[in-house]
Amino acid sequence: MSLPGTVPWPPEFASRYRSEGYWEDRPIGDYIADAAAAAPERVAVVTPEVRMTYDELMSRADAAAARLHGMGLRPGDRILLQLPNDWPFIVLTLACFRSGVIPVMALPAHRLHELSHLARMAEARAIAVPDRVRDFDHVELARQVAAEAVSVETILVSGAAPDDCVSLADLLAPAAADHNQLDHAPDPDSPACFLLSGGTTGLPKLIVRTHNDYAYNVRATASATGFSERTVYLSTLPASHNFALACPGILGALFVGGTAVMLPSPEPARAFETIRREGVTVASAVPAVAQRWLEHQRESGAGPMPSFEVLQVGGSRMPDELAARVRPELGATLQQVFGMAEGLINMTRLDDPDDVILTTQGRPVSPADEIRILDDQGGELPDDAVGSIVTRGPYTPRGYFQAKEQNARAFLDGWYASGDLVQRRPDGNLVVHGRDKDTINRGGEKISAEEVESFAYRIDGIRLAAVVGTPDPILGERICLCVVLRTEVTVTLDDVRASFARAGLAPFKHPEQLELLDEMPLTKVGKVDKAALRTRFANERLKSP
Ligand code: J2J
Repeated sequence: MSLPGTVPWPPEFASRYRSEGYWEDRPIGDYIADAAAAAPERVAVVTPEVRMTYDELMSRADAAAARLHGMGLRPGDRILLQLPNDWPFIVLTLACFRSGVIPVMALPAHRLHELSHLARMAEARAIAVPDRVRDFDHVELARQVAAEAVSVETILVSGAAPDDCVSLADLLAPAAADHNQLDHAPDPDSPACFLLSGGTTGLPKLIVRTHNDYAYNVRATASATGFSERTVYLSTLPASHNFALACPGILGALFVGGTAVMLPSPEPARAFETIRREGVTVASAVPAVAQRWLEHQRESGAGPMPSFEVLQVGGSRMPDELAARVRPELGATLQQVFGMAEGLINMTRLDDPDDVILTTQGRPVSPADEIRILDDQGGELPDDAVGSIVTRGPYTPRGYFQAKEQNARAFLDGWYASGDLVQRRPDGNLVVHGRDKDTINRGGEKISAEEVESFAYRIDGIRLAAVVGTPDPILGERICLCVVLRTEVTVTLDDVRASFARAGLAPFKHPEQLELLDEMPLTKVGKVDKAALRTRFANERLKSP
């Protein structure tokens, strides 16, 4: 069975991945059910308020899977999931995996613009949100999404659920005595979840991950990170990110019978207190968070965290100076991760020499991952040359969901072109040198320049707009909006940010730097010269806020 709009692997690849044991033809939920059967009383999930055993996790997830079915949600139907790092995220995701309903992994920071786009694109039948996060009313947001996306029939709410919504507390409750078990399991070749692409085009695309490929993604990364039943993994990045979810992340911990600990934010004091209290062995972070943690450790002088063995860092390039501080200051082995929600994951290995761990972004986790480094003409480059990376393999899908046009650009004869400029050393390790895609990597969060530009053009008075990333000491890059104004108008950064907020764009995409130009620099072929803009504004001080 294949869902319309998805691109399967060609049969010869599929049968090879099967016969070589990468695809085990088991739904993702089965791996976790096995871990639960082996040690039902072991703690599977820890949040600030909850400790949940494997037994309880499976009981809740299976009961929820049956209730989803009872609500009319069938295998292949989609739920847009916007839940913070807390146990309902895990239980609902697992319930979806058990029932074949597909969770679409939105971010807590997404707003009306992103969510309604995702709901429409995925034709989601339901949306799951928290009631409030700080002052923000997610139920109201979900109602607006439902009004804009006709497919959305049901709003599931974690926390206080109003009458027009379904309570997740009820949906995810443990099985009652008369509980019905689902009598079907999802097809392992069917989609397990949709992840979001960082996207170079105006709007994010949906990445279809099947049970077979995603389960292998989890197993391969869990093996490269040395996960075992004594692993206690801490997730402070949003759990809907591929890194925190499955590389090896929360699913990795649950596949091997370990414990997944979740915090809603990477705030260092709380993260460190949690690492000590729960005996966390592995945590993952983007470089900006790793830097905050290192600063905190220096400033607080809080002393060692004996359980802490591995800090995984990825999402954007970690500066070598920062990498060198991890072991001496945090006492943990650094694992660099160069990954993508589209598939390919590279990792340094825990026993690699320092030279590899501190200065490279590692190598593929699977022997079946294929990589080529190409020049501008598409010719293959030798080792050590820097070029564009393309890849294919058993957990790198062959196309986005319902996206023929983008697929033609991003997938070259089945090879995914990530837009990263990479050097492969003779020892096989990769070094990321930059990218040739028009995105901004803001603290690991990918932002399409085109999308931000399209919102700038909605502002009265802006005649031309170009968005570039400029260096930021913490985030790596920040969003710099360069504009040419119509004569006799002024526009301030505050005006821009207020306009973006009104338009319902997620706050992390709002420009942080505004540059007013008399004219837009152009390249010889008449395109905006973004390289010139980047250089020119790289050293501008952060204006406001
Ligand atoms: C430089 N750039 C990097 C790195 C990702 C693990 C880790 C990260 C992601 C992720 C992920 C980088 N150095 N170490 O899904 O499972 C940039 C590249 C890449 C893009 C993918 C995972 N690690 N990047 O970041 O889908 O540009 O996945 O193509 O969000 O992040 O972004 P995303």
